[in-house]
Amino acid sequence: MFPIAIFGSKPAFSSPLHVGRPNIANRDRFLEHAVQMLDRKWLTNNGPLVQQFEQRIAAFLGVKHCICVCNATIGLEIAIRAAGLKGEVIVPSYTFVATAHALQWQEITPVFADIDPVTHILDPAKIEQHITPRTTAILGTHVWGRPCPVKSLADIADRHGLKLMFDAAHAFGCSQEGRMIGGFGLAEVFSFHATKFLNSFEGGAITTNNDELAGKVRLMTNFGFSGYDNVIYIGTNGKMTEVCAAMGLTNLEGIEDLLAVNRRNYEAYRVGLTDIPGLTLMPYDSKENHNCQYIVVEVDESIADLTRDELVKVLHAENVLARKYFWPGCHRMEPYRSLYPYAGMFLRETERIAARVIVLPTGSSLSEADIRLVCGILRTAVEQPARVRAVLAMSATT
Ligand code: T4K
Repeated sequence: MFPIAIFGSKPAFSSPLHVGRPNIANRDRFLEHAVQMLDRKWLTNNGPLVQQFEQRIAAFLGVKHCICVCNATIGLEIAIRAAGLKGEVIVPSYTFVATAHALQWQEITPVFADIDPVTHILDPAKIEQHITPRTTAILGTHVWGRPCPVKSLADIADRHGLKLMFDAAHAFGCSQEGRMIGGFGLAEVFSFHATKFLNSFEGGAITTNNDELAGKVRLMTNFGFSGYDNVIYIGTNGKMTEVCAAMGLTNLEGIEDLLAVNRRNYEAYRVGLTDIPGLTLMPYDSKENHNCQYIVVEVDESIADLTRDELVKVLHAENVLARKYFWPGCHRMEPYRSLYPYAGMFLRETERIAARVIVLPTGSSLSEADIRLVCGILRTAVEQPARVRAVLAMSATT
């Protein structure tokens, strides 16, 4: 924690504002589900709550199959293995490190391709230069819940005989051209981690319209068991527990309320950040469904006269625990940094965007007044860059 407040003797917020504070739609409903679960004494292994959660997700997304898992990282690993990916897979570096790890964990080489600086998403124009005879797939991430350019990626995948899958960890409740994310590519993987729009404590889901893949994924999630005592496939333990499904169901039942809060917060940020020089709030397409779970601000240092890192220090000093997702990019994290020391040469936009982005708190634990104050802190900082630098320099020496 940064030691002193910038604009007063005490931080603007007496307790920290977090990015990713969990959304809990309805405590009583969760407890109801949990009590029934305890009475049933069925706690995991494809219980009734997991089955119900899977059916509701599939219906909500308009996709044939949904298999819930214990988290999205394991979900990605299972989906990647079930789809038979090997060799090299093209991925963005501008994503959470789990996307790359899910490949490397299985000794598949993640080959990092650059992003479109406007959308922060894998740029189709930057993919083909990375395709080699060892490439088997493209794994895109719907960063911030903004959909990948699915048609362009599918076109490239088809032309080169590659598979196409998506890390949809951020994208529950988001759509592209009116179609919900969940049914694109061979499979998509959602995260229901505590910090996500729809949370099940920990959890995730693999969704697909492919019957064969769905069958394999289901087997792999449960050690490869097909009925009692009959293992027909290599598998792992990727199962979602009943208590996680109880939380997931509760939040799915209350999804409209969660959406309304996130939209309200986004609008409050949009108003509050208007005309702060050098700060741009990432827009969401109003014609599509969007969960607005990430409040993403880009800092143009040449206009704001403060760096992204200086602004993050200011926010932390005021107890606003803004994050620098996804800095410094997967390619600058181990083992990728050592394995591919020159990857950055092909990732100019990734490096530029990773150095500019601030993610601000949102969700049901923030009020509109909190948001006005967060925006006020940023505005005041940008109005007084010299003072901010002086205070930061002073606090660095104390
Ligand atoms: N693909 C992508 C694109 C992803 O973004 C992620 C996860 C994955 C795959 C893998 O999904 P999972 O396997 O996790 O299902 C957090 C989350 O742990 C991670 O799930 C998420 N992406 C990532 C973007 O953010 P950290 O390392 O930043 O977490 P942490 O502990 O710093 O928490 C974030 C903030 O949330 C903190 O300020 C504290 C607050 N928080 C957190 C938890 C867990 C709470 O207030 N309450 C809580 O219960 O990774």
